[in-house]
Amino acid sequence: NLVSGPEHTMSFVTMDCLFCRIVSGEIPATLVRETDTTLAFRDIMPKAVSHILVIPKEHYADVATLAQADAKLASDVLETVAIVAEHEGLVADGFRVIFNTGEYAGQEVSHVHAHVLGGEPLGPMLA
Ligand code: DGP
Repeated sequence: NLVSGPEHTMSFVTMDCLFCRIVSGEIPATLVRETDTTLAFRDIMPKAVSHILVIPKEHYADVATLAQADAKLASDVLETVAIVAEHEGLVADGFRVIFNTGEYAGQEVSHVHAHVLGGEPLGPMLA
């Protein structure tokens, strides 16, 4: 299947990818924000009062791969993180952004996603 985007960034992805299926609308999600290149939606198993996932629409396995392949898109993801945090009212008290990357970090979905966590004290580290 083909995920649409600017022609030069079109990429083939397997629809085995859960988050590609959310991007395509095949699987529903509670959307918080959508831009041309990114999507933000609520985590299905929230670990904080506010727990939002921010992804690029285009498929990249993890943040390291994305950052090296497309710095602009990585920055789009961070911009959406910032705007979502602001809209959720997380900025004044603070919030946490986590990119689990690979097996040791327990990354379960191989489509890069920022966890944005806040709305309450989060305790030391980890989502
Ligand atoms: P990670 O372990 O970093 O790969 O986090 C994956 C997150 O994705 C985890 O917090 C739960 C969330 N998640 C898994 N399946 C779904 C889903 O179908 N919808 C939504 N909204 N979130 C999901």
